[in-house]
Amino acid sequence: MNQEIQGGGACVPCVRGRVLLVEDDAAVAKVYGRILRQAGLTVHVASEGATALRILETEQLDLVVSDIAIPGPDGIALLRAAREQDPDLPVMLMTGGPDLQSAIHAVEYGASRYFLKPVEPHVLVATAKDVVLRGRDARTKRRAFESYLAANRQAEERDALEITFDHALCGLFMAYQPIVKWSSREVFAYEALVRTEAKELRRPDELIAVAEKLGRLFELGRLIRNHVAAGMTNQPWTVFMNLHPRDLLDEELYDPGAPLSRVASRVVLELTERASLGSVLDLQDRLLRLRELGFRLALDDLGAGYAGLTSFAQTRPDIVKLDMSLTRGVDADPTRQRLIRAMCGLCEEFGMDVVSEGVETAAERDTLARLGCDRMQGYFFAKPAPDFPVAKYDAPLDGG
Ligand code: G
Ligand code: MN
Repeated sequence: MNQEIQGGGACVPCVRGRVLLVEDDAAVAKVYGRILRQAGLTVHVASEGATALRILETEQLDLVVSDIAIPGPDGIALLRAAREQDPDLPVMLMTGGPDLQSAIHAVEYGASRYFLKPVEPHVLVATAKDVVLRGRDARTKRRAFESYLAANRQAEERDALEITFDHALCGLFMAYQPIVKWSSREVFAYEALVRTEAKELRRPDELIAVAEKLGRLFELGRLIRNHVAAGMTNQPWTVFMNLHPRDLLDEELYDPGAPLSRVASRVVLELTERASLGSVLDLQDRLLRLRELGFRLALDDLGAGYAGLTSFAQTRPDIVKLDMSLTRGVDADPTRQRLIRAMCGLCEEFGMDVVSEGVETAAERDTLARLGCDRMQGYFFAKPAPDFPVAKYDAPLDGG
């Protein structure tokens, strides 16, 4: 380490730092200021308490050297202010008239030194450098300790979240909502929607967000697929299910021996742009592998602002699901009516089926049917429920 020999022969490492020197005796301030500057320190001088407090607030300091008896707030007040602002900022106090009370305060508020004036120059410099180094050391240790505590807290929070997520997986079940073919008053398929009994993660989007955060998306995806496969045994339905785009990267999805693959011909995988499909580099290849296993593909939420026409072209789906934002109030909205009519025409040209989601009223239902959208899903027919709920149509077939 770079060393300097000071006046008294003391060997002190070279230290750079910023010092606030508070002294009302101009001659003394001048001498001490010069000594400290010569030692390599940057010195701010104040001759009274109010100025000293302002400098304390505005400057980044490594040390305060203050006379106790100064005009305005005194050296003890300055010490207290320094402590409140920065527990590691060293403060050296000097006094020409030592008294027990100020000495007690100096100890109480953690002064680094309590000097009787006059202070020898070499003692002043050596002590200043020493306490600056100790102050820095204390600051470094405090920061390290604080980041250790923060990391510890984060680890604890993560552990708690893992437990919450484990509970959610234990309580996982699927709710099914019918998708109807209105013209024949028939259920044409069900959409399987993930649910959990764990109250902390009731909302599926929260469940998925936590899985993403914990890096447990594949685990969630696999569990959902196994639930769906299990739910399809002993019943004849075609089942639509949502696939997180990241699930496309899980090799288990393509395993012909996986439970869901065994019933692939009755499964429609719904893809959405909610998390970008663009991040799946070999998307075409993966979609082809799914089709070869017998899965059909649907594009979910078209019109929601997530799935655009790009994903329409990218996925070339067998089925397009129009988002419920297009359905809502469609009976009273000519623009939406034209959009839906055009989409239905386009999909027909491509040989794709269209499902309108979120049908809640008879008026929406009738308008969609008139526009050429015969397949529908929504609370109007049935809410999602665990046991493949029966759809209610509320209008008989002519002659039926
Ligand atoms: O993104 P996706 O289309 O898979 O979302 C389906 C969600 O929409 C489910 O959570 C389901 O409960 C909800 N849902 C289904 N039908 C209706 C409906 O008619 N109205 C409303 N507001 N929500 C619905
Ligand atoms: Mn869906």
